[in-house]
Amino acid sequence: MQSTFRAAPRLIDFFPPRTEIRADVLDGLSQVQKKLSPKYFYDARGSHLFEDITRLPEYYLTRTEHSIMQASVTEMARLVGPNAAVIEFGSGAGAKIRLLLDQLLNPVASVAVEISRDHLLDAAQALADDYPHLDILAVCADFTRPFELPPISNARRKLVFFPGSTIGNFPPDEAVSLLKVMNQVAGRDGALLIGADLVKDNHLLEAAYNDSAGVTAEFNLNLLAHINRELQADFDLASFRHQAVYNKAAGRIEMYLVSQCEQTVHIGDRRIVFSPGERILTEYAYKYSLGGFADLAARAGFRVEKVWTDSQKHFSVQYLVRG
Ligand code: AVI
Repeated sequence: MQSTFRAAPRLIDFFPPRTEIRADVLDGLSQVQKKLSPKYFYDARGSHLFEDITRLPEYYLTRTEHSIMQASVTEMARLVGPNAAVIEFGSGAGAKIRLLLDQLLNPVASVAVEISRDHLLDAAQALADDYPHLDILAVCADFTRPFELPPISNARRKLVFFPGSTIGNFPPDEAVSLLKVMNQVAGRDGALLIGADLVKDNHLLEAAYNDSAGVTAEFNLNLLAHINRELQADFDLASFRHQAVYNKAAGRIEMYLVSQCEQTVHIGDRRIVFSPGERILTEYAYKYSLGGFADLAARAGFRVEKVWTDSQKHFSVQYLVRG
């Protein structure tokens, strides 16, 4: 008889409050520099477009991080040691967490922390199917705020995993706060394995966020479609244009949506007026030098123990311990 047993993840739900989207959007669009949070990129279509971005020839980040991990995962696993619990912040890195779990010596648990319950459960179930002997936990929480992990039995140490250079999407003070949450979750003997994109030639950076197939432009504009749907707004997507520029002094890519004409957008009973050329800031993507990232990590109580890069030093994967 065939067994119908299917390992299921343990769900720990902190019931993160839903962002008050309307208040948040109206507040952002009332600033002198109009802005919309990058978190609104990721509706179903936006998540799909981001997957497409990761496969673009110009978008070196995902590919390079993956190759660094493939080349050095054995060494990474050796540093972590046996009986670790891996805690992934966000649950989008299926392929990379598998690389790690496959190399670690006797890992005891894999924990995904993610605000979107559906996304979280899908990713955790897929891991439970592939690793039936691991304790798989799905923690529904806003990971930018402190939270308590349940005790994980038999874990010798906790490894927080945060790939993809998503840390770059947080301005430095917010990045430090997030690293502090990771430090607290990792605990006394814990460690953090994190992907950080590096400063490089402006042209390469700008090409990665202005791909020739126009996928990043679609991804950026989709944010307006998402807001139209959520808030019954009437942004005309054809009247905005994607722009991504590297601000060298600030060390970051800045993404904007540029109004192509004088126009008024309605969000319920509110009217938002745009002048021609006026920009909505939608995302920062900070790029770090190795020294700059070590300073950032130090502000959160971490010391960089080991850095792996590709041969061109385009991207880094870093192993941080409490310093
Ligand atoms: C998710 N994050 C690391 C991406 C980045 O490169 O900053 C988001 C992205 N925005 C445009 N392209 C990709």
